[in-house]
Order: sequence, then C-alpha cells, then structure tokens
Amino acid sequence: MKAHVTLVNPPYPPEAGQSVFLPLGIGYLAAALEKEGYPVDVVDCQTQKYTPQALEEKFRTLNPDIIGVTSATVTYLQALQVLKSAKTAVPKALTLMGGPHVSVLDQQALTESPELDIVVRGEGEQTILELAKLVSSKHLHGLSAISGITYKSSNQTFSTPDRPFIQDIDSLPYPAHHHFNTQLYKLFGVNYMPIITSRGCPSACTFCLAAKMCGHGFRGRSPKKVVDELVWLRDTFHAGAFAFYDDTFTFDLKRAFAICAEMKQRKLGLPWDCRTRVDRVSKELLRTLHDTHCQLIHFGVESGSPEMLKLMRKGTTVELNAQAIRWAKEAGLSVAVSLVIGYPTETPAMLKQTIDFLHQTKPDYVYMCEAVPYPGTELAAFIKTLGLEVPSDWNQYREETQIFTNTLLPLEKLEETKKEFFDHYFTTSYFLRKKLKGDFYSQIMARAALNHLVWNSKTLRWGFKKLSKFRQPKKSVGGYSTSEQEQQQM
Ligand code: B12
Ligand code: SF4
Repeated sequence: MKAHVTLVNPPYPPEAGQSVFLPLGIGYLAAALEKEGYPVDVVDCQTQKYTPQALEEKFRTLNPDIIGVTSATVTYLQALQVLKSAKTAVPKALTLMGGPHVSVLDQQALTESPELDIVVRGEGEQTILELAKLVSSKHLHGLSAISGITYKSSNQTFSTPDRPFIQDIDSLPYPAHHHFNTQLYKLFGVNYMPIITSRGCPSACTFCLAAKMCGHGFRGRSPKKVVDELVWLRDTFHAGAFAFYDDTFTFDLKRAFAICAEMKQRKLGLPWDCRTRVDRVSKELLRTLHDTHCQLIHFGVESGSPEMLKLMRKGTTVELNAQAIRWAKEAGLSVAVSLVIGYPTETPAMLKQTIDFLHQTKPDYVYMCEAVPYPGTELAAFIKTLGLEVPSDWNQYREETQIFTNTLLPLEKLEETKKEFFDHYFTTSYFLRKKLKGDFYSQIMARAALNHLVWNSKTLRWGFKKLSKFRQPKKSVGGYSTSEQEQQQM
C-alpha cells in the first residue's frame, strides 16, 4: 500500500500580516508524490482557519501515514503547533518539516519538538518520495540512506549528507494547484498565479537565504516548458495575471529573451511581473519584457548608500540601480524597488541617501523591509559578532519592524523616516495617476495609496468608516500602505 501523505501550510502568527498566496513549495511536493501514485491531501491553514481541535479532527478524518509541514521563520512556531495536533490525532503518522527555517536549524527543531520526527533540508521533491517509499515498505530503519534529512533515533539526532540540487528542473511536474481553491487567492477579482521558472541565485547578499535554499548555480527551465505551464495556468485555473517568483528571472538574458519570444508566439497576452537584479537587464531586454505584457519589474535596490551596498555584498552600485530604474521606466514598465533598512551600522545619513535616491529615481512602488537576521544568513552572523541582542521569539522575525537595536539609527528615527517618506510618496496625485493608468498592478498600487491616505486623514477615515466596511490596514512591509495580501503578492 502506498503511504498516504498530508501536507500542511501552517498559519501566520496572529500578530503578523495575514497575506495569502498559493504555496509553491507544497504544490511541488504534492505533484512529485502524485506523479508516483501516492495519495496526497493538502491543508492550508492560511485560507481556512482551524482551532487546534478542528485541526486534530481534520487529521483524524484524513488518517495519513505521513504529515509534512512547511515553515519559514515567521511560521515556524505555528508549524510546531500543527505538529502537536498531528501527533495527538494520528500518533502513528511520521511527521516531517521542511522549508528555510528548519533547513538551517534542523537539530534545534528536532530537539525542541518531541512531535517532529524528521527535518527535510533544502529541496524536498526527491527526499519526500524516498521517505514515502520507505514508509510504504514499513522499513524505517533505512533512514540513514536518505540524503538531505536530519532525524531522531535513540534520543540522538543524525544528519545525512546534503542532497545535491535537482539539475533538470524541467523534469519536475507542475505544482499541484488543484489542491487549492484558487478563488481564495484572487486579487482584485483576478486569479494572480505564481510560477517559478528557475532555481538558484549566483549572488550572496548577506541578508538572503536564497542561495542556501536553492544553491548558487542558476538552473533555468526551458522557455517552451515555462510557457507550457503559463498556458496550463490560464486554461486550467483561469489565471488572469502571473507572478514570476524566480530569485533573478533575467539572470540568463538569452533565456529571458527566449521565454518572451515563446510567449509572444503563443499569444499569451496576460499581464505579469518578475523579480531580478539591476545588473542583469539591458535596455533591449526591458523593452522586450514590456512588449510581452510584463507590466511590473521588481529590483532589489536595497540602499542608496554605497557603503551599505558594499556591506550587504549586493555586488551592485547606486549608479547601476538608478540606471536600471530609468531604463525600465523608459521601456514602459512600472518599477517596484525593495530596500533593506536599519541594517547594522547604518546611520541616519546613510538612510537619508536611500530616501534621496527614491526621490531622484521615482520608482512606482517601494517596499521598505527592515533588516531581519534570518538564521543561516551572513547578516545573522554579523549581528552576533557585533554582540547585538535578537529576540528568541521567531514570531517577531518579520520585515515590518526592527528586531535588534542599531544604536546609530534608533527605532524611532527609522519609523519617523519611513512615515515621512510614505506621507510624501502616497499622495492624492499618486493615487489618481495609478487609478487612471488602470492596469492590474497600478490598481494594486492605487489601493496602497488610498489605504495610506485614508489612514492618515482623520476626516477621510471617519467618512470611510461610516460609508463602508473599510478596515484599518495592518502595518506592513511597505509602510502603512495596503492590505498585506496586496503587499506581499506584488
Ligand atoms: C517566492 C518567495 C516568496 C513568495 C511566495 C510565493 C509562493 N507562491 O510560494 C512571497 C512573495 C509571497 C513570499 C513571502 C514571504 N517570504 Co519569501 N521567498 C520566496 C523565494 C524567492 C522563493 C520560494 C519558493 O517558492 N521556492 C520554490 C519552492 C519550490 O521552494 P520552497 O518553498 O523552498 O520549498 C521547497 C523546500 O524548501 C522543501 N520544503 C519546503 N517545505 C517543506 C515541507 C516538507 C514536509 C518537505 C518534505 C519539504 C519542504 O521542498 C520544497 C520543494 O523543493 C524565497 C527565496 C528562495 N529562493 O528560497 C524567499 C524566502 C523563502 N522568503 C523569505 C521570507 C522572509 C518571506 C516573508 C516572511 C517576507 C515577509 N513579508 O516578511 C514572507 C512569508 C511567506 C510565508 N508564509 O512563508 C525568506 C525566508 C527566510 C526564513 N528563514 O524564513 C526567503 C528564503 C528569502 C530570504 N529573505 O532569504 N516569498
Ligand atoms: S537578494 Fe536577490 S540577488 Fe541577493 S542573494 Fe538573494 S535572491 Fe540573490
């Protein structure tokens, strides 16, 4: 009998923004298992709210042989709670956890959670298949032969060697989105669907875990297979817009051109956005992206201070950042930039360089993320060497607020600068410009500005409360702007 697997997306901590998105990791794992004939079901605690009792009941009803939970640092503690419910309800089930947090803190997770049996480190498709095979054959003593896991045995933890990254990622089946009610993830009535066309990032920015999770080698899917998936998303799930969530979509310029050519030839015609580095674009590529209905490009700009860029090992310059934004705007694209602020040793003068940079380059959207020392990053190690204290409560590891004290740039100063910036940025004219532009992404930006304007104006707030069910937006990545779902999904 083939082992029955239940995969779980844990909830966010109650104090965090409640953004929902189709989780690609779970989708890929479910698809790999189903391709080999394993029965799978998925529980998404982010779109369906469960009390611990309701979750136990759900697990009891499903009665799987394996329960696997995904987790980032911010959802790790919630994921542990899910495991408690899992073991209470189905004690015989083998419990697994994977994702960026436990890929680094594997030993700690196993030590502090009696309900966790195995941590799957790094990419999980092949590993979960091998585990499912083992459970099906009831030969659990074969664990030591499975790469990429850390497990408990006789009160000790054992780590097997890292699993090499999957080289041919074209061989992976499409994520099993059929397990999700895609209606629940809509944005402005549009099925905004995620796709990943490559894995791996050759860069090594100090605040980022991407290369640890997916390696430094860039592994791109073939343009034809990428567009096959887009067509499948459109025809099967009625996708109305696509988010390309690759770390650096245009790392291989030739491949990016080829994907655009394939999209054009197959007349896809739907809006999409992508994320990339400022040093991996050319004027011609940006024009081609625009001609292929890419409406928004996200650049990891990080800072307007040359010193900070160097310290973050970004490998770019302020000039390159400005040039990429200018080129993208000239090509007709909207530009979103993400910034890392409050980095250790950053001073108010350096932060001012970033704000000045934004005023000069005028991107269409700004994400201000405070530096978060995720375990396994160089930033976490740097903070340790500086002797700065960080909270042990993982729920606080979110990018909307500073979690360590940078004495050179106190929290009040940081918050004040952020507020001042967004007060000047999200003006009525910004709102009207985006509203009139009218495309999918401009609508999201217009909503962000509206939320900000309403929240800042007592009169408007009063009016909105009276007139509609308008709710206070939770403070989120981009300042006091939009609903978390709109923020994070962009
Ligand atoms: C795309 C992306 C997003 C998208 C998600 C899109 C989507 N639909 O899934 C959006 C923009 C919504 C997002 C949001 C956030 N993200 Co993000 N994101 C990424 C990114 C670039 C790729 C992740 C991805 O989809 N990879 C492809 C899939 C297939 O891989 P995967 O999810 O890692 O899953 C694989 C393995 O981890 C493993 N696995 C995972 N879970 C499990 C469970 C089991 C049981 C098993 C066996 C295996 C397993 O197997 C999977 C298949 O190989 C990564 C960087 C990176 N390259 O990893 C950052 C990254 C994961 N994000 C990060 C962060 C911090 C966030 C936010 C917290 C940001 C914030 N706003 O504060 C939120 C939180 C989201 C959440 N609930 O977890 C960090 C996580 C660091 C950490 N320790 O937590 C990363 C690593 C980037 C970084 N800063 O270093 N993110
Ligand atoms: S921030 Fe972007 S460029 Fe830097 S390592 Fe992470 S994914 Fe790569």
